[in-house]
Amino acid sequence: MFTHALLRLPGDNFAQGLTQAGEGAPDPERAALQHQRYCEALDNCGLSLTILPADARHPDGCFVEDTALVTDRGAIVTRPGAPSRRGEVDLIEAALKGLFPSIPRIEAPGTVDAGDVCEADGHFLIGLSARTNESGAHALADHLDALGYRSDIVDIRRLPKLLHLKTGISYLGEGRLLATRDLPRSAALAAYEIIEVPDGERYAANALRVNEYMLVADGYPATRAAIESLGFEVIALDMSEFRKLDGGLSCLSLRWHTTS
Ligand code: CIR
Repeated sequence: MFTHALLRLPGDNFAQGLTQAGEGAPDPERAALQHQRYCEALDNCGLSLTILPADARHPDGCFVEDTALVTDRGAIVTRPGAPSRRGEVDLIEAALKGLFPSIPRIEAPGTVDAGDVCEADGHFLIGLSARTNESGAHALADHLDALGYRSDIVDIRRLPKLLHLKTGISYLGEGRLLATRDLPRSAALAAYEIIEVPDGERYAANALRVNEYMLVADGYPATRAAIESLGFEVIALDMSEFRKLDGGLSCLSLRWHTTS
């Protein structure tokens, strides 16, 4: 159950963000509109939103998910794998400081993009990727252990189509994972029921459960039908501009639960 979300607006510099999608440059104005719809969706799901202004120095700054891991028991600031994104963490740390008493950081030589971290009811799957290295993954596992959480590492380095673990996997709740077909069925996933995303709909594997709703990318009918058949109320959002920068639904917010 989430009560809060932290987001950052995409800026005029959005089209300079990192990409390997090869789908052309995104339109910053369209991205701003799609971001607005995303914020409205989270608001409709009952979350209280903190929306930070655009970061003029970091075109990828709206992908806040990568800069911190926020859990119900505490937050950890990451050290993103892409050097151009390292400076994003300072502003996010400042925004989280008043909310979480002490916030450890991933230190060099470790790197972690929290888009590589999938939480499944207190069990954290940590992807080893081109962005998250072994030193960072182990440091993160130690921080999670200190918070009383279990974690496992899932190696996706042989899957260049997956920028992050959560590019290919989403936790739906109640022991179910939505996943691309090529995601390694490692021992860490053995306890979960896997709902496969068809190869033609790979982008839809990044879906976002927010309380009783599922946010899904618009335009992926088979995945949407599979999620609806599980009984979720689906909110479909146009993600075309974020997709051009390899970003998905989860990337655009940090979400957590608080009783205060
Ligand atoms: C990047 O390459 O870092 C950004 N253009 C996209 C980050 C997407 N974040 C995510 O999947 N968590």
